[in-house]
Amino acid sequence: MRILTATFMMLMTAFCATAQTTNQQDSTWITEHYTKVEKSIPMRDGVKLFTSIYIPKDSSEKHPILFGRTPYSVAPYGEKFRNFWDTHWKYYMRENYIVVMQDVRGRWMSEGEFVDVRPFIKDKKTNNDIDEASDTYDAIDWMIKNIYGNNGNVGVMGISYPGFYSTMAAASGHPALKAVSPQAPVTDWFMGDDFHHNGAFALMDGVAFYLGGFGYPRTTPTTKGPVSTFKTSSDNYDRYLQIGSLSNVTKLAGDSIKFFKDMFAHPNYDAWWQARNARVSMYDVKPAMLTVGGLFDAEDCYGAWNLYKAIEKQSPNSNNKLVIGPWFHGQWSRGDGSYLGNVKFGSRTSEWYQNNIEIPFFNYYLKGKGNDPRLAEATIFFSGENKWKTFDQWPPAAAQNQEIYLQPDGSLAWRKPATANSFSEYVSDPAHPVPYTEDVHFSRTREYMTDDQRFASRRPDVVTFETAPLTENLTLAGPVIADLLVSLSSTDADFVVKIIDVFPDDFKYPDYTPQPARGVGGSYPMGGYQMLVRGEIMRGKFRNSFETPAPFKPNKVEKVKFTLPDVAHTFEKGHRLMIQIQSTWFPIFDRNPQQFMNIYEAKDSDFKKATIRVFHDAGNSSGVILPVVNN
Ligand code: PG9
Repeated sequence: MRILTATFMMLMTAFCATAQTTNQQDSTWITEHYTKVEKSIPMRDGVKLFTSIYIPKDSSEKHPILFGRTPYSVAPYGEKFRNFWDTHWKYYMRENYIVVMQDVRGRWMSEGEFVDVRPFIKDKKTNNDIDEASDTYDAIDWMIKNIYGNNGNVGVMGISYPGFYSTMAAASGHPALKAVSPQAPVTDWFMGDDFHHNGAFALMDGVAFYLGGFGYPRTTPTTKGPVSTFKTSSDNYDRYLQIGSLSNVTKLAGDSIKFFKDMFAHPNYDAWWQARNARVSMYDVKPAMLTVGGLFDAEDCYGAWNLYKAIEKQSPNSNNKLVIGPWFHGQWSRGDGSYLGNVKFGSRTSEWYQNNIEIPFFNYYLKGKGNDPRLAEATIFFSGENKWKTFDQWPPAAAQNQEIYLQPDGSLAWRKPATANSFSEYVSDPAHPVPYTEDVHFSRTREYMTDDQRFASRRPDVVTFETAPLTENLTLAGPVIADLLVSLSSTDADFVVKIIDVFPDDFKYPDYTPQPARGVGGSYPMGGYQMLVRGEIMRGKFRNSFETPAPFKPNKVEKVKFTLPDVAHTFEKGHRLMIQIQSTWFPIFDRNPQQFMNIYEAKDSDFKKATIRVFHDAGNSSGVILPVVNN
């Protein structure tokens, strides 16, 4: 093993050295071939937005503009170049695109007041009716008229929060805006992105993000970010358990975090939240759209799938394409995309996407060069079989919803159970919530989205059902719907449903090599691996309506039905399909006090144990509705 370690370390050193050389070559080339200009561009209401403009020295032809808007700073300010060479923006600079980055209104060096996920104003009446769409329109208008050597075509691209600004750009209506790629776009922070999933608060991400710095007020344009006093690097499970209820989080934040106060003042999906749903802007979309997301994106998986679907529904005549790969948040823009955690995907999916999808997309619509990439409506990577597939619609027409039912013996079957009065019961204890991952760690991992769930199967407050080894492949393509019949001993609870691929006991990756450390599919025991394919939480009180929560009647059987983000996965022959159900998923989500109340006002003393029953009998047949595609 010592020899192996030495060889491995030598290989890693060589790999890192090569990567560094490539980066150095790219950064040298970019800085030699580009000029950087900084401008404060006036918006229609007079507010000026700080904008960094990178112009190619090549004057052999006019060049398109690729534009990004961010709340995370366009730094570095001054003559130093942004590190484009670390991401896929470098490919556009190699093709002499004009690259423009802008601090959005109220952030960093831009003037004005920042508003989180600023609501879109559909009927703007005066120059003071501004939103992120109008700011984009005004910025594009200024660029086309003032940046030397542009060819009059503009594209916008952005990941995550910059993805939200890309969506708003698409709603700007500027005629020069020809192509937009919202990637892992922040779309709806109450329904499924970042801060809430089905009304449950994403505790760890929400607190770490806003108290980690983003939420502090900025009084005047500055190049200096806020100094956070919130300590995130600790055993996260224990740290957030110690913090306790959300009312304690508010005390931690004090009055400094405006968005926390706003969020906590709107515990239900009211008009305030509905105005912050980016999808409301997606009518009569004109630019070519390329929405990109990751199957295993822990932040905005919801946003990618559901922005694409909203454009399809609301702008039926738009040129709207979807690409979903086996990626964590933003992995398509860096790294090779060949694995996540212990799970391998068999090819360098990020590079394939960049070379075959994104770069041809922008080149065609902005440079008027190259062949029409003739992208499929949907280009989707199926984990499990590890294959890219294309579709002329998503979800595919071939996907048929089939309900698989929980059985009294812990199995799953495509028929309802015949038994009378059968249920599984567990005690959900907020003082000992189900962890979202087995590891002790400092900050939320990315790998939990495909992690082994055997640690959860062993807990008494997680109920598990699984099929026998499959006799043929089972391919799922589209949203999954949890369809539970439950009763509680209390008046509220959350429900987490996890779809899991159980690998055969003798499973090994073909190129299995024992690795000195816990490597990709290396030293980790992959035999019997319980791969999380999709997990989602539902805050029970919203089961009938997200606008109007309702208490459960203790011990009365009630339906809890909710949609999990789309999946694209093949359970291969010999694997098993497993479903796990639990009522806490900590600390990625806050604990439910398990009493019907405004959870943001809950005190530590309000958190109570609850006995949960999940019914699986002839009269009350819980199941999961799966989008099955016959292979
Ligand atoms: N999705 C990320 C995020 C946005 C806003 C708040 C918290 C997280 C992001 O990467 O932008």
